[in-house]
Amino acid sequence: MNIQIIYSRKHLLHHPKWEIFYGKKISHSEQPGRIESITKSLQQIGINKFTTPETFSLKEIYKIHQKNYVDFIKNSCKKLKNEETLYPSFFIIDTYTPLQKGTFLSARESVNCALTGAKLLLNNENLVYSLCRPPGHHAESNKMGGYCYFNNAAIAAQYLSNLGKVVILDIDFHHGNGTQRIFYDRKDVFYISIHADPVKIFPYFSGFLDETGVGEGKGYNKNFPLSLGTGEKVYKKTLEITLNIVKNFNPKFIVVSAGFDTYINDPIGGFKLTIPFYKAIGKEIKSLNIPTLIIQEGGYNIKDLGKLAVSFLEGLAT
Ligand code: SP5
Ligand code: ZN
Repeated sequence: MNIQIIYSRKHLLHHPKWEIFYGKKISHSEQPGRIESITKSLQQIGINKFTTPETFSLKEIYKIHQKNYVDFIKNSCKKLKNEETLYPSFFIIDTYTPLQKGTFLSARESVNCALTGAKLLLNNENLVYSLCRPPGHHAESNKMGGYCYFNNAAIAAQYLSNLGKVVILDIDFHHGNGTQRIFYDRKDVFYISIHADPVKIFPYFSGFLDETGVGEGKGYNKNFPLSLGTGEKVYKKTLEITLNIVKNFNPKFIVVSAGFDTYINDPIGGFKLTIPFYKAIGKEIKSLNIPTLIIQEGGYNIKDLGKLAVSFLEGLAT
């Protein structure tokens, strides 16, 4: 399989215990085992060589996030003791996204994974998979949320956009409110998302059909909210519509915000996609024949996550 995988062990420094859901502490879905499930399955199909990310300047993060927001995360984490957790009351959109001592380092390394992948595309690589954790697409310029701290896909897309137009195709179950907002007034980075209807599902306030961009960016943001219970037939049709939009836009690069929480057995999702269907999604994206950076977003069925990723890559790379 002709694909580069970017992986760092530093994601292990972030291991949130609880999220607060309707006033109750429940166990946190976004666990280190997610990425370990993927690396294990990759090894089982003979992919043993993972690239360790290089360290990029914080300036790359400041291009997308406000410095006072980045400083807030950095300083809050530094003050925390080993097993302490902070649920911030500002710079945040929900009660699901706690800080721990290792969160800053982990989130920064997640950005490094994304940027290392982007740099490889600039060096003529065609397909790279960055095993980003924590995820990123809910993070706004000055807000964390939805388990996300820094917007990995947005930072990578910004980096790539110096060389040409970029499409961010977001196939996570949830709408990427952060990515949408960051590029809402731009026409050189087109955000397209297929996700669960925000009337029912997080992030609730963003991801509706009529959000199409503003100013220069008008027409360069497209949302495809789908009902809970959506199955493969409707999903495939929707994907084909989005890929036609991509073709017409003719970008130099595609960044895929890849969440596997659209899986039928995902513990927090609500679509009905099966393991082999991810191969079909991969094939469709591959048929565009455009250099592609895959950024890991959500997906919470730890047992099957590796199988989902492998199925997706089989479609993309073979
Ligand atoms: C990156 C990503 O996929 N973030 C998703 C954040 C959505 N969190 C919503 C909170 C869901 C609470 N879990 C309820 C579990 C009930 N068993
Ligand atoms: Zn998600």
